[in-house]
Amino acid sequence: MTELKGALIGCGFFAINQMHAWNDVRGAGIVAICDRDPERLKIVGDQFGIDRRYGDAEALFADGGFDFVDIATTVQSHRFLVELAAANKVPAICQKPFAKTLSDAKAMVEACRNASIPLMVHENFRWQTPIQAVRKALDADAIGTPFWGRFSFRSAYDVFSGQPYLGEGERFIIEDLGIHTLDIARYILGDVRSLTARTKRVNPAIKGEDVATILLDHENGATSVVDVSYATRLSREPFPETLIELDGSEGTIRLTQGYGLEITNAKGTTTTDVSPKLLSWASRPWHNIQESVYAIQQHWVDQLERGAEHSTSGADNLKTFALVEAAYDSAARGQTIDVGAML
Ligand code: NAD
Ligand code: 89V
Repeated sequence: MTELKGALIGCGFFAINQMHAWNDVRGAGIVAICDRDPERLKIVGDQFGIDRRYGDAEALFADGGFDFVDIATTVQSHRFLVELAAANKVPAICQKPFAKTLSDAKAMVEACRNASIPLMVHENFRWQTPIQAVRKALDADAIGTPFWGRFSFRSAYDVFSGQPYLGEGERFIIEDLGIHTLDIARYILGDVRSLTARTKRVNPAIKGEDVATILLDHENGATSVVDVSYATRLSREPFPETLIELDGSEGTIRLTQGYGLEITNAKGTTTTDVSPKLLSWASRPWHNIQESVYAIQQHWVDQLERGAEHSTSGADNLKTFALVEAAYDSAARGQTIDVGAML
């Protein structure tokens, strides 16, 4: 099989995971990197042995010589870089949050559609081993038709030391973390008709909200709660686990702290360990996220080979991104938001 050549733009905190994962992915490798910060460019270039280094994305595209681009910058540059990829007809992966606004996100999807290039959002949480295990249990009809769910991420982990920008924006937990949890809710219980949200800021040292509680009405009639917090001190810190509760017509599923999957139905209760693998370059507690980075990047290559749509394509991610915007809108206005009308 021919190895696809990739270029990575944005050599910051999280890109290290993406670079490690590209080394492991079958069928692709990174041949060029770009960062406007020369120090980051040197650190990542030296660590991963990449000689083609650029301080400017336009110069990178002008030189070409790669089959796809992996955009790992923060959100401010996503629209510009995705549209640059589209202008150069280069398939693109873009980190979450996909865009600053839903209208930007729609324009980015449209630009890639017009250029006939695949676009995938690096929305990796649905690729975590425990989340995949819940999906598989539902697909195997373990609990019949789910009618209620809870998707919960509550923690006091210091995310600000690795990602200081998270404390500086007007928006924090829904845009950064809740976006993953909302995507999991969609992946497990389907698309959302309407949404009601409440937010709070507990940590006085940051600008945005660090607690959100969101009620979702799914199109299939199920109801779920997405609750996220970075202000929750617990006896055992669960970061970065998403805990899930699902009630169905024939039973229940509980994804519990410590990666236990408990399924109860007419046959009784089974408990399975669905822990993520600790990849050679990974470290606890991040290994759950790190394994999902590898999984989504392998999915990128596999679907390109098949010529098939990606699970978290740009078009798919519009439906997750709309939930983020709807949540902020609902919290600001104290009203339920019609999500379908936004798309
Ligand atoms: P970071 O600030 O550490 O790194 C971003 C890098 O991009 C910086 O080195 C910066 O110089 C560079 N950059 C920015 N604009 C550029 C441009 N126009 N051209 C070239 N280089 C540019 O940020 P980070 O913490 O690595 O986060 C990056 C993205 O990854 C964010 O969108 C964040 O939300 C996301 N993220 C995702 C996950 C996940 O699990 N999916 C986890 C953490 C962060
Ligand atoms: O996945 C993320 O986007 C990260 C973290 C899990 C730390 O919130 O910012």
